[in-house]
Formats: sequence, structure tokens, C-alpha cells
Amino acid sequence: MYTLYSMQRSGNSYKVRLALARLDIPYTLVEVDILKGESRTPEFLAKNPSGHVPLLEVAPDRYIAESNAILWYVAGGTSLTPEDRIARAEALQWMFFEQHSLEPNIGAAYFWLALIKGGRELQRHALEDWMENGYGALGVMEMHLAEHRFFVAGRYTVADIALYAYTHLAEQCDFDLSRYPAIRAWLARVAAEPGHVSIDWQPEPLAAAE
Ligand SMILES: N[C@@H](CCC(=O)N[C@@H](CS)C(=O)NCC(=O)O)C(=O)O
Repeated sequence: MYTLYSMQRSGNSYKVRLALARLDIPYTLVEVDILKGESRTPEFLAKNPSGHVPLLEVAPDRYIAESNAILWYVAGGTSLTPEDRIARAEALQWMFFEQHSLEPNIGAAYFWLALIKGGRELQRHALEDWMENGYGALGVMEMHLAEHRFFVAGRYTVADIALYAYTHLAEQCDFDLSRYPAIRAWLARVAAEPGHVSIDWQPEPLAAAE
């Protein structure tokens, strides 16, 4: 049985909740409030020295960090992970793109504008860069999605889950998606996938063991 250390409003944590819900995999959810420093305690750092959520305990004292690595672990062998070599590399290509070009910009803007009171003033200068680079990433995605229903392999995969998390939050942090019709259509396709859950959703608490 997995234990997922997650924060409800974290897009990176949401990716893992989305995949586990789609795959109907039960798990124990532990809420970690990063705003209160709960991911920086000695106990948490012993589990993940990066001090980040999400973190998945896959066996006693065996942890996997990094949202996109966790996606590959939980979805391995399912339709969410492509089998052939090119498609696997393409999925990784988009997941590295997500971490390098999308998450550091839209994720940072979301954190400071949507989660931190007074964040806009504190990050006024950084925000300009996040907006410019975030729009750059959205432009790349729009070009691809104008020709493809999903990012890889013609179907919903871990690459879509990784990219959906922060893209669907973009309008909560100043990004205007009206200029990106292919992205909006893709967001709707992902939201219509079986087992889709919102970022607010939580699994039912598991019954305590006898
Ligand atoms: N590359 C990591 C990033 C994880 C990350 O930045 N997590 C944030 C929440 S979205 C966090 O835990 N921040 C707490 C901190 O830095 O103290 C991933 O994809 O999992």
C-alpha cells in the first residue's frame, strides 16, 4: 500500500493524485503544508532530502521523489506509459520540457499569486520573466496540440498528466488562454478522461487496519 506525501494545492502533487485515481490504486494520503515548513522538518528531510512534495513511499522506508518519476513508477505497465521506444522517449521529452519550461514559470507564478498573500508585490520583477517564459512554453504546446489530440502516442499518457497539472491552473495566475484554442480543447479532453479528478479531490480515508 502506497503512502503519498502531498499538498492539496500543489500542482506537482496533483499529478500523482490524478494518476492514482485514474488507475484506481488505493493509497494513504498525508497532507504536508509546505507553507508551514512541514517539508523541511528533520523527519521529512530524512525521507526526501530535497524537502519537496510529492513523495511516494512504495515499500517500508523506500521513497520515490520527483512527480514525473513517480508517474512513471505508478503507471508502469499500464496504457498511461507507452511501450515502444520512440513513444517512451517522446513522453520523457515532454516531461522534461514540463519541468524545465512550464513548471518553473507557471508553477512559480501560481505559487506566488494564488497561494501566497502579498506574493504579487514580493515577486514583481520575477513575475515578468515567469509570464514571458510561461507564454513561450504555452506557444510550444499550442503548436504541437494543433496537430495532435494528446502529447504522445495518440492517447492519454503520463506526459498529458504532467503537463495538465500546471496548464489547467494557468488562468489562476494571470495567464490568458484565450489565444490558445488547441490547449483549451486538450484541457477539456483530459478533463473528460475516465477517472479524472479535480485538484481539490481527495481519496476516501482508508479504513484503519484491525
Ligand atoms: N521537481 C519536483 C518539484 C517539487 C516541488 O517543487 N514541490 C513543491 C510543492 S509544488 C515543494 O514541495 N516545495 C516545498 C519547499 O520547497 O520547501 C517535482 O516535480 O516533484
